[in-house]
Amino acid sequence: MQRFLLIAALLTGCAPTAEPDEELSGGGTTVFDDTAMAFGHALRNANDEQRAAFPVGNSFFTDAWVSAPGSVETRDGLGPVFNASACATCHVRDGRGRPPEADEEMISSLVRISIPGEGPHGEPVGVPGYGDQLQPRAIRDVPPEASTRVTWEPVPGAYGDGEAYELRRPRLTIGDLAFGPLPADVLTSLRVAPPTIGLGLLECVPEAALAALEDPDDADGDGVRGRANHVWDAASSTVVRGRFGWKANQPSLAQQDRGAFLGDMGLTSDLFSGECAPGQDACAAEPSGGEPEVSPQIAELVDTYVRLLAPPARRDVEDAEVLRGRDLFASMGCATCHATTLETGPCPGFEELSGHRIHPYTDLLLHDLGEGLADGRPDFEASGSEWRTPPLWGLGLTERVSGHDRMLHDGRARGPAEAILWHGGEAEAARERFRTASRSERAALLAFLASL
Ligand code: HEC
Ligand code: HEC
Ligand SMILES: [Ca+2]
Ligand SMILES: [Ca+2]
Repeated sequence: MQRFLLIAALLTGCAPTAEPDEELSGGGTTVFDDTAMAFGHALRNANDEQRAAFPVGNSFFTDAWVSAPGSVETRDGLGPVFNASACATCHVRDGRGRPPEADEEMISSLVRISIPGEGPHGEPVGVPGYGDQLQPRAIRDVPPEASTRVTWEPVPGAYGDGEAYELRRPRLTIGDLAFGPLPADVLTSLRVAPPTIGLGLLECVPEAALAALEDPDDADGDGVRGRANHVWDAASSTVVRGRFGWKANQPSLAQQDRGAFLGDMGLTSDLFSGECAPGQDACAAEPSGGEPEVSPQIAELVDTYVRLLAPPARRDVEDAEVLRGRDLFASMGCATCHATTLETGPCPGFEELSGHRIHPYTDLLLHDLGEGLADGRPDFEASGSEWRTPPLWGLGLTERVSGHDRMLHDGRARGPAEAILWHGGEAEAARERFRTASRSERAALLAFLASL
């Protein structure tokens, strides 16, 4: 009988089908590669000049920087304290990082720290002696700030049909503190490196399109709010909309990249200086790798590289189970935050990013996801339990590209099902629809996520 209905549906055209552009996650910029290198391509429509700049930017993103003075002057200045010696150490193959297992060192994730309060521009206040991030590595003769480790605590649960699962929560241990104990009220936030695809497109979505998705007071009564973060833009000395980072605490790729050069690698740029927290004398006594260490030209090449990284096409978009999962993604309320379709606006100086209909599955807004995921560390206007909806394009290639399946801001989830089960707060109703769905509906939703 069921088969008969299915055939009848196919004959009468009632079976769900994919939209004509559904597989093109990045519109006309979309690239077609589902291998481990899927995230490493320039926009399909990149021009010749961009294609020439791309590998050069890539080398400054991927190759290790060295301590000053180095034999290659353009690549020295690492540290004195740092988290990693290359962007790609964390953004592995332009994909995501992961937190350490209990017996490992922290490599592709980092720990932000602050004390309660706000700085003059609304930013988190650094910890005296340490600043706003812990650097567990240093060049020779300089003490690293601390060691950062994670242990894992099991969190049991069950699906609506009784099937048991076990989530796990990270417990951070900070040891070997080189400059005295951290204050008792220190706020910490463990964050993994997110994938770096499609960010140029997201930078180019007009402010008005994002503002239209905001619902700060839940006027439509669906339990989901969504609001912008407003953050300090160092280049213009103004407060603007935040778009990047797990709490949307960075306004632009240019500032995000220079922030990473300084905070993660100890490299000064035209925007940021001060690699050593005040009072770290051995750090301050080390030679500089130039003023600034990353020249404006090299910083711009890295910006261009990141802007050009294209989202990969989806796979299996006509598969019946994927189509069913797509419809469940909408009916369970996932798409309220993980917005399916946005359009990029005019993108001055980067026409190739302009005017695309894209499927990033994000609204770039902050949502309160509840106590379970809270880090308790405010970041500009984002509260301790608010996070930016992360884009889901490329999600299904995570394991292939990054060699693991860790998800969420601190990488606690092992795969998408655990990521969904951690959703609370504004996303609690959506999570409950997933948790209480039948086994076959859950499988269909996960098949859809695997096709992204
Ligand atoms: C030690 C690991 C590490 C290194 C090294 C690193 N990053 Fe990141 N990156 C992160 C983390 C963690 C975040 C999220 C930051 C946050 O939420 O505050 C991030 C965020 C980003 C984002 C924003 C992504 C998004 O979806 O919003 C970009 C772009 C980026 N990094 C580029 C770079 C560049 C360029 C470099 C090298 C100059 C670099 N990163 C070096 C860990 C790293
Ligand atoms: C209220 C807004 C909201 C709703 C509704 C929502 N999400 Fe999310 N989602 C988020 C936010 C915010 C995060 C990041 C949370 C974090 O990192 O701690 C996230 C993270 C994720 C991640 C991990 C992504 C990554 O890169 O690590 C997946 C997968 C995901 N959501 C899928 C879903 C699915 C499937 C549904 C529907 C069942 C759903 N979400 C409903 C806001 C939402
Ligand atoms: Ca520090
Ligand atoms: Ca330096």
